[in-house]
Amino acid sequence: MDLLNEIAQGIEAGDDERVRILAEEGLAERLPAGDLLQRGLLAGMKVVGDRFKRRDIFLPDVLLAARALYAGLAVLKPHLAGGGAPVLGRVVLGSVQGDLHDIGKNLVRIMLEGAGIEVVDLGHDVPAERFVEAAVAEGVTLIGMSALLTTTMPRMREVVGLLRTRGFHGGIRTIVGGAPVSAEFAREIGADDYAFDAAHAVERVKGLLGVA
Ligand code: B1M
Repeated sequence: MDLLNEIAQGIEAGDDERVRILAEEGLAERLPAGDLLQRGLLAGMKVVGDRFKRRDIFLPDVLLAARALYAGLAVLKPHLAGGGAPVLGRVVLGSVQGDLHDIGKNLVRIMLEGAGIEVVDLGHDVPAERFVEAAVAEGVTLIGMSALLTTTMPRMREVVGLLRTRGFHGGIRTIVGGAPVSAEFAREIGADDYAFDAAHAVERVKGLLGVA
């Protein structure tokens, strides 16, 4: 079995130590960090997601897989997307209120930081008010929101609405993402942009900040 498959299987088995070692091996063998991420870690997580959906596995298994994913990410982080780039801009980022999913959001953060964007990370379960307050307090002109649940997607609309009622519309812009989110949904709620994945998020954020 090749190393990428082994990493994916390590994720599926929730074996963080094994994934950490395999990720280090991959880098030592000069495999690109992006491949180790996409075809190793995320491929494994995709299988876990599908099995979870079929109720083949349960929440504790998913949490173990997530822990293994983080072990691999910690190894890859310095090698993803040109680490050490000069700071080009800043963004406030978080998973919306009611949403505890933060793996995708953290991946977006890692990729942004690697590309020279400073991230004010508010974590998960972030109320609309907190997004706006943080952007104002930090003097940041872009808010990035992540949602993984169809039930938490409407929280994004709240943030966009709050920016409007507080008179920040246009001054502070928004970008949204997460598995159930689409470009159409972004348009519908009045968000300024949408990104499908972390790599795409880097491109769009740079564009919104005018540093592309
Ligand atoms: Co939950 N979960 N989960 N879960 N979970 C999903 C999302 C689900 C699709 C599983 C399923 O049923 N098939 C389903 C949602 C269904 C729906 O809403 N229609 C679901 C459910 C139902 C739940 C609970 C309600 C389960 C329960 O309690 N009965 C519960 C809710 C908790 C809550 O949030 N209130 C729950 C809990 C959990 C765990 C805590 C166990 C764990 C989260 C751990 C953590 O994040 N710290 C978890 C996980 C891991 C998943 C799955 C399996 C994997 C999600 C993930 O991390 N993917 C997921 C199934 C799936 O997605 N197939 C599932 C990997 C990650 C890298 O991808 O987050 O999509 P993703 O991020 C991508 C892009 O979307 C994009 O870039 C990222 C990388 O390329 N992106 C952005 C993300 N944010 C972005 C922001 C941007 C731009 C791009 O700009 C700002």
